[in-house]
Amino acid sequence: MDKQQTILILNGPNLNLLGNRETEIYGSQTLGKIEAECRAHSDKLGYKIEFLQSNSEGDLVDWIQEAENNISGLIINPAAYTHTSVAIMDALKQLNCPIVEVHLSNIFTREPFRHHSYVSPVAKGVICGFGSNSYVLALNAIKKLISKEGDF
Ligand code: CA2
Repeated sequence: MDKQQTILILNGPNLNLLGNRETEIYGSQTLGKIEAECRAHSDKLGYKIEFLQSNSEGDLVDWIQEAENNISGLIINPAAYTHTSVAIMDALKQLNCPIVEVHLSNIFTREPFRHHSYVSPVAKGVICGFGSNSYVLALNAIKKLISKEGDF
C-alpha cells in the first residue's frame, strides 16, 4: 500500500446484507454498489481505496492494526460494534492518521442505545444519516484532513 494515496474503508457486521432488507432505514444500495461509488469518487479525488467488510470484531481489529503506517486515512462504519466495541476503539487509538466514522442512518433519531458510540471519541468527525452518500461525504472530508485544507 502506498501511504500517500490509500484510504481504508472498513464496514462492520451485517452490512453485507444491505440492499434487500430494512431498505426503509438503510436504503436500497448493496454494499457492492456503495463500494463502486466510493471507487469512482476516490478516483476523482486521486486516492486509492481498500474496501473491506467483516461480521467479526477480531477481523476489524486486525485490519486496523495491519493498516498502521500504511494508510493516509480511515473511514469506518463499525455498524453494531459502534455501540459496543472497546476493542475497536482501542485499536483505532493507535492509528496516526485521520479517522472518519460513517453511518447510513441517522443514529440519533433511532433507539437510545444507538446514540452512544465508542468510536466517535477517537474519530475526527462523524457523518450519519445520508445513506450511501455518507461515504462520499466522508471521502471529501478525509481528503481535506489528509491535505490539511480548511480550518478543521
Ligand atoms: O446506519 C448505519 O450505518 C449503522 O452503522 C448500521 C448498523 C446499525 O447497527 C448502526 O446502529 C447504524 C446495522 C447494519 C445492519 O445492516 C443491515 C442491512 C440489511 C438488513 C439487516 C441489517
